[in-house]
Amino acid sequence: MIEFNTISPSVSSSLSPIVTKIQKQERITNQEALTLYNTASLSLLGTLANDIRERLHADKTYFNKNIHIEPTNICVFDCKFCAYSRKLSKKEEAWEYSVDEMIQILLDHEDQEITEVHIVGGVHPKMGLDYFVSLISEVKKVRPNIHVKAFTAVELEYMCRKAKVSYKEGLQILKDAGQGSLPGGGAEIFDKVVRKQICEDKCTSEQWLEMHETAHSIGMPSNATILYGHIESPENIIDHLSRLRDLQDKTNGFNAFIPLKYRNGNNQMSDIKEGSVINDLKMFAFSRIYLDNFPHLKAYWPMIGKKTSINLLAFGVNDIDGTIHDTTKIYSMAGAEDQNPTMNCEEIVSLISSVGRKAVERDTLYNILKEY
Ligand code: V47
Ligand code: SF4
Repeated sequence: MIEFNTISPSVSSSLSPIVTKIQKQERITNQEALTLYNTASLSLLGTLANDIRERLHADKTYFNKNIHIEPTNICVFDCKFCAYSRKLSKKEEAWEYSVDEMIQILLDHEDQEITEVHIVGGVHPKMGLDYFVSLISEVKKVRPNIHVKAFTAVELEYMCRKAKVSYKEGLQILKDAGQGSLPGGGAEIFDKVVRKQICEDKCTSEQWLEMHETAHSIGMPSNATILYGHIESPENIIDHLSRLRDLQDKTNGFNAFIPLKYRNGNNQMSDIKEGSVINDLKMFAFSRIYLDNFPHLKAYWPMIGKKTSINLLAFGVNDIDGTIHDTTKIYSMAGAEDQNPTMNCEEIVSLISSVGRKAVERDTLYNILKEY
């Protein structure tokens, strides 16, 4: 079944104690992580990551039935990798939905068994906390049982700043309106120097981490991401994962870690070549090994592609996101392979089964809804 990992990987003497620690389920240090990242073969990383995945989840591979709503792509920020945002002053290819229009999107999917709505978009200067509270309240009126996973820390930081409320107050207001959790976007790379080069003007790494810590403190779980495969170094990757591992030790509020592969279409960094599939396998396997306190590792298939997502099931991944009815444009505009990201339940189940894994439908909080 796991073709990639069947070769017995050779282990050098410098790696041997690190491998032993991982196999004994002991935490590796950042220095050990760097040695592992720089010197381990892909087959060794894959074998170690797959062992962890199978210890935690056996053959289970989770997906959910979700819908994405992107309220707007107008954004006050200027991330150099973003192919999707438009300025308020330059409205070609821009959209800004009213609450009614977004509710209509949900009503159009009334007959579908969707358990989650994922709401993220650009940071529109005129869409504030009140606007999003009314959106969430209306969503809950038409679909009371749906889980609302909404707003990156970037959107939330701007929302709270504009409304002059603390993160805790802002998040509590959204929670009271019906928001259940936060997605993991906006993390990019926490290192200050790289962050300045790729997304200088949006929330800082410290603000991103504080927003998630605050959400966890009031009972809102979240996900975390990394944007990899551009100008970051192995040290930057380990620094990023280290800050997440530390926060998870403190709060235990993260559900899934989602490495996001940099796509180079139509942005200000288009001269940077996209990484190889080998690099994708390495990034996911390494994340599974390093983040010993994260329960789930997710491959977001609309971005990384269906084929790679399935190959990643042998490299630590145990979740491939959802059926995604509709309209997410963030990756198609950046040149992702799948320009029309939708897969129905049968397709997801047969994709997972094709590599011998067991498809399991979950809700946002990883409660099992159906095993296939
Ligand atoms: O923060 C933007 C990324 C993120 C590009 O929590 C790009 O379940 C690659 O975070 N190449 C938003 N990536 C999406 C996101 C997400 C997606 C799916 C599930 C969840 C979850 C979260 O998209 C941004 C940014 O890192 N992004 N442009 C690009 N050119
Ligand atoms: Fe705005 Fe998000 Fe694009 Fe950055 S990645 S420009 S915050 S929409």
